[in-house]
Amino acid sequence: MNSIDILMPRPMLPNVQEQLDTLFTVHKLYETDDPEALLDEIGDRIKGVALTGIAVDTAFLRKIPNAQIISSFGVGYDHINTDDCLAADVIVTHTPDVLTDEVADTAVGLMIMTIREFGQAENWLRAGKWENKAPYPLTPATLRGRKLGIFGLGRIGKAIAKRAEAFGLEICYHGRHKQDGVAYPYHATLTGLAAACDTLMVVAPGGAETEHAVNAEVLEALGPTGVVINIGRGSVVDETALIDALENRTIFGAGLDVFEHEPHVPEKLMQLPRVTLLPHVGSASQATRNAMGQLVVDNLKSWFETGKAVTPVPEMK
Ligand code: NAP
Ligand code: 8YV
Repeated sequence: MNSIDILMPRPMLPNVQEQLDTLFTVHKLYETDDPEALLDEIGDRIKGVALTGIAVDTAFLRKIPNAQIISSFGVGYDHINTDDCLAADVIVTHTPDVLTDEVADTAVGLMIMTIREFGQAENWLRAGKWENKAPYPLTPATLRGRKLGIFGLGRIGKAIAKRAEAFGLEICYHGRHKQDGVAYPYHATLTGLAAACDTLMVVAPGGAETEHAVNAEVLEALGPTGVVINIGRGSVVDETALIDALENRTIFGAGLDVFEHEPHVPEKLMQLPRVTLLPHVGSASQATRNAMGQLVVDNLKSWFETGKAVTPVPEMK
């Protein structure tokens, strides 16, 4: 396979780089000062892409007209236009399952941090206020008695639900379909879900269909004790509507791991008191990221050895 040319537009983890360097001829776009010139020169030779951090559409695919596979790092692939890839006969793979538990752990951690203000309480201690002023104020919110509404009861959503059950939370969900064999109450609309719960866990994919699905109407329905946790994609929540709802106390608080324009986080969100912010670390342990990287390698290897990918995105199946 050494004669097969692979494009790596952005740096990837050492376990990915090392294995791909051994198996293929890898062209590292980020190492050149003039990526366009390199693409003009080698674009025709590229058979596969090890992808992270850039969007894929027809304009990009035209630069690599003989590409067969985009092996993407991450389970979410809203930055990849799958229609364009299908039209160009390019298969797309992603990295599901291996990150599910890590992301669910992060989601539950973020939910508890937000509701019990643990980040703010730690800052209080570090600022010497516990010793010199007073104990941290009692939190107006508690996890006790909360009802969790999950928007996107897929792999990660179900893993979050399992954890939330252990914490004694009531659970309900919304997605495009009511799922067979799932006992949690289903709500056919997102506004209906928001009205039925007080803690809205967003774990649906990004993309045009879900863009700004969590809007002013949904936040209004969630109500004044409501907390939004977003572990899915920034684009799913209308950030301006969220800031308005927090400022006007339409909802109580928010815990966000993902943002509309990453890595930019609006200053207003940073200033608001009942908001916990994480820098998109849902899957970000060394072990989980390595497992995701291994799937990027395994998909490329399997495709060029057998003509079959290990984890193609659903649109390709
Ligand atoms: P999944 O198994 O495909 O689950 C997605 C769920 O969302 C499904 O239950 C689906 O149910 C629902 N959904 C609602 N609207 C949808 C739409 N328009 N298109 C597709 N599904 C829709 O995915 P997963 O593995 O749980 O991952 C979910 C998302 O989490 C990823 O797409 C990614 O954006 C995000 N994520 C974030 C991090 C992080 O670090 N923060 C890490 C990993 C993943 P229906 O089919 O019934 O609608
Ligand atoms: C990654 C994610 O941080 O898998 C996803 O969809 O959002 C995260 O696990 C990201 O994809 C890596 O670029």
